[in-house]
Parts: sequence; structure tokens; C-alpha cells
Amino acid sequence: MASSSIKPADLESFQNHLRYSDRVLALCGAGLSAASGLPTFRGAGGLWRSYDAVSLATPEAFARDPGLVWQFYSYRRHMALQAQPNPAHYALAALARRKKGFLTLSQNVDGLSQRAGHPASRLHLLHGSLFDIKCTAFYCNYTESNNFTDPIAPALAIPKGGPSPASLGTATSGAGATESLQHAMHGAGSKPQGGKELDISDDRVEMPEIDAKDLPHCPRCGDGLLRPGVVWFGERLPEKIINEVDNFIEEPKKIDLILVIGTSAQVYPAAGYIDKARAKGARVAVVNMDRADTGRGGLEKGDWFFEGDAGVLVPELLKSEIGDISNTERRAGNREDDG
Ligand code: BV8
Repeated sequence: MASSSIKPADLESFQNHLRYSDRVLALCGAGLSAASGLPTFRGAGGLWRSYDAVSLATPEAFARDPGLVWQFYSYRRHMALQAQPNPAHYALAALARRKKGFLTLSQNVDGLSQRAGHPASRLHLLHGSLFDIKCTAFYCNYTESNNFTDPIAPALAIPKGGPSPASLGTATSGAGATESLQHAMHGAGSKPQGGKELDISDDRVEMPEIDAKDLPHCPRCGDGLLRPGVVWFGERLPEKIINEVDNFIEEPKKIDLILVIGTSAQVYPAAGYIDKARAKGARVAVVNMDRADTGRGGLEKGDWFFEGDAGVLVPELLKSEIGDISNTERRAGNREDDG
């Protein structure tokens, strides 16, 4: 029984095509992890505090204020570590185990596809990972993968405090009023009041200034500042990955299908893979909450648009190939990494 939002005819034609597809790509974006509770870049208007998230993801921002950029990335590391892969991550991992000619190209740096057991040889992290770090000193090429230390430096710990501004509201009497008063007097950052972690993505929450000496430094050269191992805007994507993806695309055989999952497809060269796959004969299947987000090239005859949550739709669409992955055993049981 197709879930409500997928038209049975579309599901049938899609699954029929998938069955006979040897070479399949999936291009994934932040929408894939939305069901895991992680904000998208577009979510919250693309803002983190009062900053445009895209502008924080640049070498210039890091040079200007490494403390702020590290607070941004430490917050995202923290959120990603608290999150769990959702059924869409598991479904893509299951398809990668079953269909040799399937490759996932992820723009996500949250580590959730890896944690869902997606075979590493079938997963390309186009924009790096929050959990890789590297030295910024010119002469030092220190890198470290899978560093899950949270916070990565004590000064980057998420501040705890009283109630968030939103919950304070403007109570004028009773407990609310006392709390607002407390809060007004002591403010978020000044006197830690135990309590729960403050939502530092909210600009109204006070966030301490961090001195560069309190930021993570290189254990090898000793004085280089460490930075997150992600690809910032204006930076080249990892050569090895670009070559491996291009080699896959340039193989003589046609590409049968590209799944475009939870991405606004505005960032290049990642978004360019849709047209590259189309040029190799691929039909396009978009899974997105927003009907307007079909990527620059838009949809053509023979393509599919599945409107809704990737966490629900992707397992449904792939069920004919991977079976019903809703039961955890199947998820856990099958998680051998073919490395
Ligand atoms: C480079 C890591 C060259 C860091 C990121 C061609 C044309 C125009 C511009 C360019 C071009 N070529 C290059 C550029 C410049 C630039 C670029 O593309 N700019 C854009 C803004 C126009 N590209 C670069 O700078 C790239 N580098 O070109 O280098 C070079 C060459 C030689 C030598 C030196 C340099 C590097 C780009 C990579 C930047 N790093 N991430 C970090 O994460 O902090 S990009 C980052 O933003 C993400 O990785 C991702 O790629 C992008 C965000 O997009 P999405 O993931 O799609 O997220 P978004 O929020 O936008 O959309 C979410 C979607 O999900 C929406 O459609 C929504 O409807 C949907 N959705 C929401 N909920 C759900 C859902 N769908 C399903 N289910 C749900 N529940």
C-alpha cells in the first residue's frame, strides 16, 4: 500500500525503472537529515544566530573570527552527535549493499549516512565532514578523521543556563515574572545556573567571546589553529572524490537514474551532477518537501517528483529493492561495511 503522498502509478513506474537500473546515483542534501532533527541551510532563513550560515562557511570568516566559526561548527558537531540516522539514511545504505552500480553523493557533513552503515566505498562526502579536522598552518598538513570529541575544546562547550528567551516571554506576575527578573539581572552567560543547554543558534542567547588561544590547536606543529575538515565556499572539493565520481560518470555505460534527495541543488559543483547524469541518459527522481526545488535544470518528461519527507518517502520508494527496513533488526543485521 503506497504511503499517502506517492501516487501508485508513479511508485510503480519508478520501482519498475529502478529494478532494471544498473547504474544509479543519489545526490543528497540537508533535507535528508531533516527528519533526524538537524536544521537545513535554508531552514531558519539560512541564519545561524544573526549570521548567514553560508557566510560563516568561508575561509574569510575563519580568518576574521575563528572563535565564532568554531562556535558555529562545534554547535553543529554537537547537534549531529545528538541526532540519529533516519530511515532514509538506512534505506540508501541498504540499496548500496544490494545494487553494485549505486553511488551516494552527499553534501552533508553530519556523519549520519556513515552511522547508518552506508558502505564507505559507495559513499562520497563531497563537502567533507564535521568530524574531520586539519591544521591551518601553511607548512603543516596535519589532518585527523572521525574526531568526535564534544566539545572539541572546553571553551566551546554549549553554555547552560536558565530558561530560553522564548520561554521567558513577558510574564508580569508569579513565577514567570521572577524568572524574567532573575534572567534580566543575571543574563544568560554571566552566572551559570546549571539548567539545560542554551540554544546558541538563537541570537538572543548570550554567547561568550572565545579567545583564539582557547581554540583547538594542532598537536603536531603546536601552533597552527585546527579547522573543521569541511569544504568551505570558494574552496576546491577533495580531488580524490571529484576524480572517483567523474570516473564513475564517464564509464561508457549509461547512467539509468539519479535520485535527488532533500537538496535545493543551488551549490556547485555538487548540483552539476544532476545534469551530468542526465547527459548520460539518467532519469531524475526528486524527493523534496518543496515542489519548487527541482534544481536548476527543472524536471523533464520521464522524471519523477515525490513531494514529502525524505525520511518517509525514500524507504517507501526503495522498498521493492531493499524490502521493508522499518524493523530495526533488518537495519542492524545488514550493517556489514564492505569498506
Ligand atoms: C568551488 C560544507 C572552486 C560546509 C558546503 C557555479 C555557479 C554558481 C556558483 C558557483 C559555481 N561554481 C562554484 C560556485 C561557487 C560556490 C557555489 O556554488 N555558490 C552557490 C551558493 C551559488 N561553490 C563553491 O564555492 C564550491 N567550491 O567552487 O571551488 C575552486 C576551484 C579551484 C580552486 C579553488 C576553488 C564549494 C561549495 C561547497 C561549500 N560547502 N558545505 C558546511 O556545511 O558548513 S555547501 C552546503 O550548502 C551544503 O553542503 C550544501 O551543499 C549546501 C546547502 O544545500 P542543501 O544541502 O541542499 O540544503 P538547503 O537548506 O539549501 O536545502 C534543503 C532542501 O531540502 C530544500 O530543498 C528543502 O525543501 C528540502 N527539505 C527540507 N526538509 C526536507 C526536505 N526534503 C525532504 N525531506 C525533508 N524532511
